[in-house]
Amino acid sequence: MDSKILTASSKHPKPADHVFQYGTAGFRMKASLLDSVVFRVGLVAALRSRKLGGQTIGVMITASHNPPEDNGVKLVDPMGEMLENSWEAYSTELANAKDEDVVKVYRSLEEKLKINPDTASRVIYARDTRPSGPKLVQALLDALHATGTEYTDYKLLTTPQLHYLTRCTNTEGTPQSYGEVSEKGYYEKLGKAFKRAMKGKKTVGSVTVDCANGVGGPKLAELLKYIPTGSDGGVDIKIINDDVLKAEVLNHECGADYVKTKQRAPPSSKAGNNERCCSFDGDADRIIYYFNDPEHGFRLLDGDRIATLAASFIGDLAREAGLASELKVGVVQTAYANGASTKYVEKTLGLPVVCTPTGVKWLHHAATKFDVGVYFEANGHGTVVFSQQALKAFSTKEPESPAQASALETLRALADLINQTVGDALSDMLLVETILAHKSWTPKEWDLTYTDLPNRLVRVEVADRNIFKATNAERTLVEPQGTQARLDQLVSKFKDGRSFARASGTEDAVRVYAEAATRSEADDLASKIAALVK
Ligand code: NG1
Ligand code: ZN
Repeated sequence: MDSKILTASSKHPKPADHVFQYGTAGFRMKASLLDSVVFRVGLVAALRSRKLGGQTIGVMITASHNPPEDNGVKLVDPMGEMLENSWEAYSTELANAKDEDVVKVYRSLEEKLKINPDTASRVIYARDTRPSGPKLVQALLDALHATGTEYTDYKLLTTPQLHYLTRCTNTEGTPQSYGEVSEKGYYEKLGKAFKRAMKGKKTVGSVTVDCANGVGGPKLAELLKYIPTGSDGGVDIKIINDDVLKAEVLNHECGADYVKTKQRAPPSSKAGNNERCCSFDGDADRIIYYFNDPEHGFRLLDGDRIATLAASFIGDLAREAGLASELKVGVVQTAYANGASTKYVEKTLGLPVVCTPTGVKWLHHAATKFDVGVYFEANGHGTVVFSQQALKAFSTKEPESPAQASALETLRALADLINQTVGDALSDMLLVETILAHKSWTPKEWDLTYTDLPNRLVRVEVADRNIFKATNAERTLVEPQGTQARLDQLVSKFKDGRSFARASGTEDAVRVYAEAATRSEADDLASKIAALVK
């Protein structure tokens, strides 16, 4: 195998003087720099699969909401979860090895991790619609061939579809089977669950879906063949920004990131006042909703809103089903969640909230500690996870009334509708549509559940972001010394003030978040903290 790896590696030389890092979203950069990285990630996938006794590992090639000329690669663990933390460092080590040391580092990892090279290794992979995808797939294939890894190429998929298929592959034929191992199986599972969850209801009006001109467009069109739409009740979906043939339009003036950061609808949207809209990102693992309110203008219904909506609906169902005392329902957020949403969950819904560092893997992990764990980042990454105990209760509890039976059936349907492996724009959208249909809500009623505190997020370029070290789920700076005390002092002067600063995990910058009672105070606080860390 050594000579095979060496020969293959020579076709994918590492760019000199480049330091790579497996970050919160895997490796991500200009696609032109990524060839050697993808090859080496293929080697890591083979090692990881062998380490886990030949379980299948997923490899996704995507750069999500980033511009078309970027690309990225990340690994998916057998149950569809993000790669285990310690393996991020092994991936980084192999990605940075000198060309002549690739085999040496590969073997040293094998030895250190006690991996039997004779164990089978298996990988499934897919990519988004970026033009650089096929060439990067070739680099991955070279690594899979060199390591004697079995593989399945799923071609174009959304990131959450690949997570789903990874879990299905590893649970096939077991009592924990997560679904049929095919793209069609994904649509069928979601379609059936949506029909059951909707119970013949229909959402008010239509929803305009902006697919960021990414892979979510064709996949949503396919999903629509499996769900009730228009005249059969269900949901009336209007797709916009679904052009995947012009590479340059991907994420351009559209998509979840554009809408969230610019706080406005994509210019291509023709939705009228009070009409529900949502935007996916380029690989369809993020979703945010919004609408135009004739009185108050653009209204964003972000990840915090989706989390509160889901927690309130599922919390009510658990009570109606007579399971409230048995099942622990909770919400997981990051420090970027609006303070008003946290207060709403704790005070109005009466549910616990846990705060974790940024990055879905932390939220996901914390959510699994609840029986029903709802987690979302404010930017629209998130899902709901159910414990084995919850799933068992949904299917075995004897209903004592028709209302209980109905609540239990809705809970079972939701457990199938929600992609529990990772945040999934398609599945999250159907979840929101289901809840709005049950409540007969327009986006206006949803928006009125609580009032966001005015807030500001600022990106601050600093000489060295690595000097900023935070603790307490990134809400408290321990270094540089004294900075937190000065920050606290500034915050104390603002009514309802809250602010924190942390080094970004994906960009060379420090992010400052601030909220306060009024717009001008939030802006003022953010700029004062930005000046403090600069
Ligand atoms: P960083 O750059 O570490 O703030 C950003 C987002 C995260 C998450 C990651 C990975 C904000 C404030 N941060 O992280 O929520 O989405 O990218 O994708 O939106
Ligand atoms: Zn994404």
